[in-house]
Amino acid sequence: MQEFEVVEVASKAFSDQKPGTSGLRKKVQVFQQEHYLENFVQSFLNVVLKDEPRLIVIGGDGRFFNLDAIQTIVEIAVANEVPQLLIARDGILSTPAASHWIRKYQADAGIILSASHNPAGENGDFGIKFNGANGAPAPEALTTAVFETSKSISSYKRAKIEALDLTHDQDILLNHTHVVIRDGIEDYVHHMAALFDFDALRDGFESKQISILFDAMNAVTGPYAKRLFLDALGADETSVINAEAKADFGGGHPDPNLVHAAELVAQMNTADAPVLGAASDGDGDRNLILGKQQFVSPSDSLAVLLEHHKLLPQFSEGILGVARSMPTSTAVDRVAESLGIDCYETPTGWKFFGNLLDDKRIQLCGEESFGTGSDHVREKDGLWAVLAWLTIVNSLNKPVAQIMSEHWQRFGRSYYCRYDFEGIASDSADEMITALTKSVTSLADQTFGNYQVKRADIFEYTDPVDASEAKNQGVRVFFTDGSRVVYRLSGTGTVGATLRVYLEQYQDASGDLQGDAQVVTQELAEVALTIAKVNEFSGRTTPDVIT
Ligand code: G16
Repeated sequence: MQEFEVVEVASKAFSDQKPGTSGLRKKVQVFQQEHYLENFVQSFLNVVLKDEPRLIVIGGDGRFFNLDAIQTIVEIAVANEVPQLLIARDGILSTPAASHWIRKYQADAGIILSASHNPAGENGDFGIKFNGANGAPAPEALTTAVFETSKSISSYKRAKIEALDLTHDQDILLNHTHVVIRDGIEDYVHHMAALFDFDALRDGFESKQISILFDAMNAVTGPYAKRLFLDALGADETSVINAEAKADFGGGHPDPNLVHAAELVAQMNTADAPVLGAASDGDGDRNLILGKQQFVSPSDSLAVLLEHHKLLPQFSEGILGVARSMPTSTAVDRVAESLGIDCYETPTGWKFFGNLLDDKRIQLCGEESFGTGSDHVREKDGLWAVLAWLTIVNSLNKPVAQIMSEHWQRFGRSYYCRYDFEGIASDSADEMITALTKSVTSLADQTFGNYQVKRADIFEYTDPVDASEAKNQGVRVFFTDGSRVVYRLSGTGTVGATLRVYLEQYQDASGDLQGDAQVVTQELAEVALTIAKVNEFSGRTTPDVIT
C-alpha cells in the first residue's frame, strides 16, 4: 500500500463559485488558479460528508484539464476519507453514463467534469457538477449549500499521493479509500441493450431498412457510439464521424444544432443521405435528430417520441406523464392531452425533472435545448434519444420527413425558433430583464404589428413533490393568436450574459405545415425584440445563433 501524507492547506475563499443551470462553469484558467477547484470540492465534501457517503462516482467528458481535475479531486476525497471512489477509465464518462453508474452501484453522489457543449481546450471552458444519489443533477438546496460553504472556506485537506494511472481497470487502496477504476462505457452499452430491442435494430441495419450518420463532434460520445452502433448493432463503419474524443473537441463547438453540426447537416441534405442523422454534445446528454432533408426540432422530437412511445419496449405498458421545460414548445402538451396523461411544465434545467421521475409522475421529458430523456437515468441522454428514434423509424419503416408530416397533420405544428444574443454586458442584460419584468403588467392588450398581447407573466414553479419553489424563471408573453415569446438569461455561459428569446407560433392542421420555422416566426421575432427593447439595452439587432 502506498505511504503518503495528508496535509491541511490554507486557502482563501472565492466569491464566484455559484453554480448555474448545470454546475459551475468557468474558463479553464479560472479553474487552474491555485485553490480554486480544491476549495469547491472541499466545500462539496463538507456538505455531503455529513451524510457519510460510502461511494462517489467520478468522471468527465475528456476535455482539457479533465485528468488534472480528477487527480485533484481524488487527493481531496482520500484526505477526507471517502470510503470508495469509482472512477472512469481514462476519465471518460458521459453525463448519462455517470447517472447510470450512480444508480447501478447505489453511489451517494457523482462528480462530473464537464462544461457540456461549451468549447474546450487551453482557452476553452471547464465545469464541474454534482449529482445526487438518484443520479440527478444536485437540487438547488445542495448547490446553494455548497456555494454558501465556498464563500467562507479557509482550508482544504489534501493527500499527497502519486498520480493515478487511469489507463486501465484497477483497484487501489489508499488508506481509508478504496479507488476503483473501470471502463465507463460498457455498463452504459449494457443498459441500452436492456432498454431497446437490439436484435430488431441489428436486423434493420442488416436489411438496410435503417441507416445512420452519427456525429460525435470529437467529444465524449465517440467511443460510446462506436461500441453501440458499429459493434453492437452492426452499422456500417462510416456511420460514426468525428468519433475521437479530443481534449479540445477538435477545436469545434460540440453543440448539436443546425449551426454547429454543419458537417452532419450538409451530409443529411444530400440525395444519398442515410435514414437518420444524429449528433450529441460534449458530455453526451444532448441530441440532434435529422432525417433526410428534415430537421426535427427538439420540442417536436419529444412530441413524436410520446406519440409513438408504445413502439419503445421500455414504454410498452404505457406512460403516466411527461414533462417539458417552460420554454420548450407546447407540441408535447397536445399529444399528452390526446392520451389523457399529465404534462408538467418545469423551469429550464434537467434538475427540475428529478423529483417528477423519482415520484413516477413522468417517464419521458425533454427540453428545447436539445435534451431528451426518460426514467432510465436522471440526466438527459443523447444516445438514448438516437436509439429511440432508430427504433421508431425501424418499426414504422417510414422516412423521418413522413413521420413529421403525419405528426403535424394530426396535432398541428408549433413553429419554433430560439434567438441567442451572446456576450452582452451583464449589467445591460440585467437592466433589460428588469425593465421587461416591470412591463409585464402593462403589456396586456397592446398591439405590435399583427400581434396583440393577451397576457404576460414571470414564470414561477412549485415542485409538486417537495413543494420547493423556483422564482424568476423567465418572462412569458402570450398573444391572442396562440403565439408565445419567452425571454430568459442563460445560466450556462462563461462570458458576459446570453439572452435567449424563444419563439413559438402554432399552426393548426388546416394551414401550411411545411413552412420554414425561421421564416414563419420572423415577424414574431421582430415583435419580441421590440417588446424587450433588445437593441436599446444591448446595441444588438441580430442574434449570434438561431436554432
Ligand atoms: C444545461 C441543463 C439543461 C438546460 C440547459 C440550458 O444543459 O442541463 O437542462 O436546458 O443547460 O441552459 P441555459 O439556457 O441556462 O444556457 P447542458 O447540456 O449545458 O448541461
